[in-house]
Order: sequence, then structure tokens, then C-alpha cells
Amino acid sequence: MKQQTLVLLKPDALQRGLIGKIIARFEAKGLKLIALKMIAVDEELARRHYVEHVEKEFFPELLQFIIAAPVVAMALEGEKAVEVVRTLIGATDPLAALPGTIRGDFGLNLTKNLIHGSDSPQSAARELETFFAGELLNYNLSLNEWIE
Ligand code: 3AN
Repeated sequence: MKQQTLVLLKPDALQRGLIGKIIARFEAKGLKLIALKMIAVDEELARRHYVEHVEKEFFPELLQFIIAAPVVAMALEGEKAVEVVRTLIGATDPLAALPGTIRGDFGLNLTKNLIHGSDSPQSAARELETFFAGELLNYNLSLNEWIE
């Protein structure tokens, strides 16, 4: 079942020069990039994106972090893309994330955990609308007949 999902490469990924390495993992997996942009997240956008977390005690720290430098936002498409992307990303806490996952290989800090991936098809639909309303691209990735 084909799905679409939202990924954000957070300010720490940008500052640490990991953008290319992380995108390369999704490309190598066979996921199709259907949108990609850099964006400076402001407080309003952060509150909209993290609507489930605005009341949590860690939100002020999360807010300061996510607005501190630009993020790279992308939309990815593929078989079970929501779950597949979450698996590639690894556990929320990089200290618990398995080696081979993005957080397991590159992170040590729960707030500075490099990357966000939608946690369900419902979240994906909402988050894609937030970041890419009307901007998702429809094209044929010719390599996919050898992947899917
Ligand atoms: P995930 O990003 O794995 O879906 P969520 O949605 O539970 O995790 O949390 C959103 C973000 O909030 C995390 N990526 C992390 O940066 C931050 N966060 C979550 N839980 C905590 C916590 N207990 N302390 C500090 N930051 C947290």
C-alpha cells in the first residue's frame, strides 16, 4: 500500500552537515522524493506542527531548538512509507535508537534528535498539508520497477 509521509531534518542535522547523508539513506532505500525545501520554522508553525506537544513540559526547549536554524522538509512516497521511514529513523531517544538507524548512528540527545517522521498516516496527511499544501509532485521514478 503506497503512502506519503513528511520528514523534517532538524536544525542540528543542518548545522552538523548531515543533510546529504540522511537524504541519501532514503534514496538508497528506494523511497521517492515528491517534495523538498528549506524552511525557517517560526513559533506559529512550530505550534501547528507540534500541536500534540504544546502543553508538555519539554515544549519550550523543543520550540527554541526547532526555530534556532532552518530545517529541510521533504515528502517521501513508497510502500508503507510512514512505517518504513520511522524504522529508518529509529527510536525517539537517540540513546535508545539501534545502530543502523539515523538517530542510532548520528545522535546522543533527546531534543537534538536530528529528524522528524510522521507517526501515522493521519499525522502524515495533516503534516504534509502544513508544510507542502498543493506542492507534492507526481512523476514516474523509472528506477522503481527494479525496487518495488
Ligand atoms: P518522534 O519525533 O520520535 O515522533 P515525538 O513525536 O514523541 O517523537 O516527540 C516530538 C519531539 O519532541 C521529539 N523528536 C523530541 O525532539 C522532542 N521530545 C519528545 N519527548 C521529549 C522529552 N521527554 N524531552 C525532551 N524532548 C522530547
